[in-house]
Amino acid sequence: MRSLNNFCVITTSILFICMTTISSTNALIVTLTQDSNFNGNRMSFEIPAGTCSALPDDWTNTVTSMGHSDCVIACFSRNCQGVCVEFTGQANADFSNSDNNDKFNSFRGC
Ligand SMILES: [Ca+2]
Repeated sequence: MRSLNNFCVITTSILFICMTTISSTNALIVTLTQDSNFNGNRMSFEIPAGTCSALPDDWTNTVTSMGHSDCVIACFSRNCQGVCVEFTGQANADFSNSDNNDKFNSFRGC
């Protein structure tokens, strides 16, 4: 979740210096690898709130390991529709011995 902080400082010369800072302390970061136990090709990306992130075409049906910095919903489709699985909190998952192996192709925040 992004937080927007606005603050203004009034200087002795009656100038207003206004600054806007954007902090993304709770950004959702997802790290994926194509092999078990976080081996093989790896990619890591940030998922902005309210958006669906699909894998590049050459990653379709290849994801075997996933790390996530916050709750993430992973879906079999490329548009975050249909069959999806929610992974709560911050954790690592290895799908090599599950029905979810090589299935997830899009991701969004919870
Ligand atoms: Ca794989």
